[in-house]
Amino acid sequence: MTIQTIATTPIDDQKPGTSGLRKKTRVFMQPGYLENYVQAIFDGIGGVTGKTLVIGGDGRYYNDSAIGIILRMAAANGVARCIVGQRGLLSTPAASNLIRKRRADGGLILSASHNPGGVDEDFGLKYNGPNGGPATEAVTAQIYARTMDISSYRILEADAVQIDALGESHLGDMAVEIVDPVSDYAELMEELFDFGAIAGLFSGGFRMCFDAMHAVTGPYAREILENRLGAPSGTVVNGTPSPDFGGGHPDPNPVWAKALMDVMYGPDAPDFGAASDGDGDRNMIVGAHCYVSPSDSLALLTDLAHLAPGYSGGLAGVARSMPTSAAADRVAEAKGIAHFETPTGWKFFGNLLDAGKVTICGEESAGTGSDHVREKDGLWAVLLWLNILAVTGKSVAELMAEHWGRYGRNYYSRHDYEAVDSTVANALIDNLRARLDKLPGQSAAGLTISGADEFAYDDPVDGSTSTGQGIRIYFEGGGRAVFRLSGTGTEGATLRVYLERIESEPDALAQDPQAALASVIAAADAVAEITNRIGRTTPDVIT
Ligand code: VG1
Ligand code: CO
Repeated sequence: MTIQTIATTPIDDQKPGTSGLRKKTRVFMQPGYLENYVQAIFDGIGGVTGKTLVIGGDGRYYNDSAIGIILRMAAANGVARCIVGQRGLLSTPAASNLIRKRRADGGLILSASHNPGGVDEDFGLKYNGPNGGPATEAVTAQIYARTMDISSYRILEADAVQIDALGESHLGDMAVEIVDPVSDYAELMEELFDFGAIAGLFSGGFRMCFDAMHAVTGPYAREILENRLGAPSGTVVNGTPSPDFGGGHPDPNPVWAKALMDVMYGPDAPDFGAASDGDGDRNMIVGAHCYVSPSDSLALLTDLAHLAPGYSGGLAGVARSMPTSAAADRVAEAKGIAHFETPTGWKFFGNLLDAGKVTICGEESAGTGSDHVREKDGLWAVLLWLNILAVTGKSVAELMAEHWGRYGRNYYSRHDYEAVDSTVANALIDNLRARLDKLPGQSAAGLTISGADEFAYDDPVDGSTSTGQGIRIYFEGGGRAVFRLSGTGTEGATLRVYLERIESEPDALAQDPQAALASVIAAADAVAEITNRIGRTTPDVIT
């Protein structure tokens, strides 16, 4: 077997500051394209000689071919051992767990998360570091720098190594270890949660519907919910990973998981519903006739996590991304624990978790997780909810009503405008930024603006600063609108508008969020000139 060194040239495709690369699958399939980025990662992290890497993906189209290329490149670059999920599958949280458990030097996760899959859809690749979490901003910057001055990549000329059967083989001098993608993760869940109590729920007739959305969590959910916890077979639906996720978007929100929402709001609704995304790191929680917004879910879990054995000692603190509602902050304040506000993206939680400053983290985009791994973890959130339901004996709707009664309610919604012309989207943000100083005191659709700024984050652990993390507009009366552009889309720009209003009047706690937010929605449109600039009157996705 010979090692080939193949000339290549810089490709300016990775957005600086974002973890990993997401592109159309056909872009990744161009000769040498994936190879170019993999070599940039290997070089950007300071070489991989003698290292151990964990490799797996969400099973989307091109997953196994890409793993074949990555393995031949890892061997050519001197990697000592690759630990690969059987058939190329590993959910993002399971990969994070394996990196930590096996003390690997890092991992490569093949996923474009919630983006659709297929030859004409999206593919992605991200690097996670030795703590099991997304590459830090500093490492991401090194990888980006390498994409701009790369001149060659190394690959072993060899037949594809089989990844379908468990066991160990060799590729050149490198060991290739194929592991069960589920068992280590399921073991970790058994350590954190009271499986006996949850099994008791199911044996008592509690009914659940888990929609795996044809993505990677199917095998995990079947093993944990149906095999280990005794939920009836059929509790997990769409549980076989498919290369195009059954033609849908594996994005667990009321829009893309509408089939589950219909079941949960139907006449014979089960007690509990949940869904997760392409790579298994996000979750949607819905009770019978009761959707729980991710921001509220984070607040409730912060309040009641101590009911599960893994968190019985209480929480060190909680962190949320800036656009996430402040509901969790109020729980933290009431409990006297620390709370932190970080930029969007899980990588910012890593330092806080590593330093022991927080135990639980979450984002409005349906990512929730804890210090058990260094990624958000969809099934973890589902199991923590189940543990709380089992211990309290209450329904989701009862728990939420009690929560809002105690802490008040942060009405919350995100409006996404997708595939917007990038020039138009950037101009909208630039225009807001240029007016920030003048906005306070002005009126927008009847609301008075009380403050405006652009979020920047000083990491309390490593001292680094991240700027340009979203424009915030505050309104008198407790409303807030946040504007930022997505870093994960693959077509044009996606404008995300995050809307929030706090309510503590008991009579007003059970409104529809869109109605409760109407004044903030109108003010956000007026201040940012969304309709005028984008030429659309309604968002593409409302969550
Ligand atoms: C989105 C979400 C963000 C999340 C990120 C990655 O980013 O808003 O909260 O961390 O996806 O999640 P953006 O830049 O498009 O808003 V995942 O499940 O795609 O790994
Ligand atoms: Co994801």
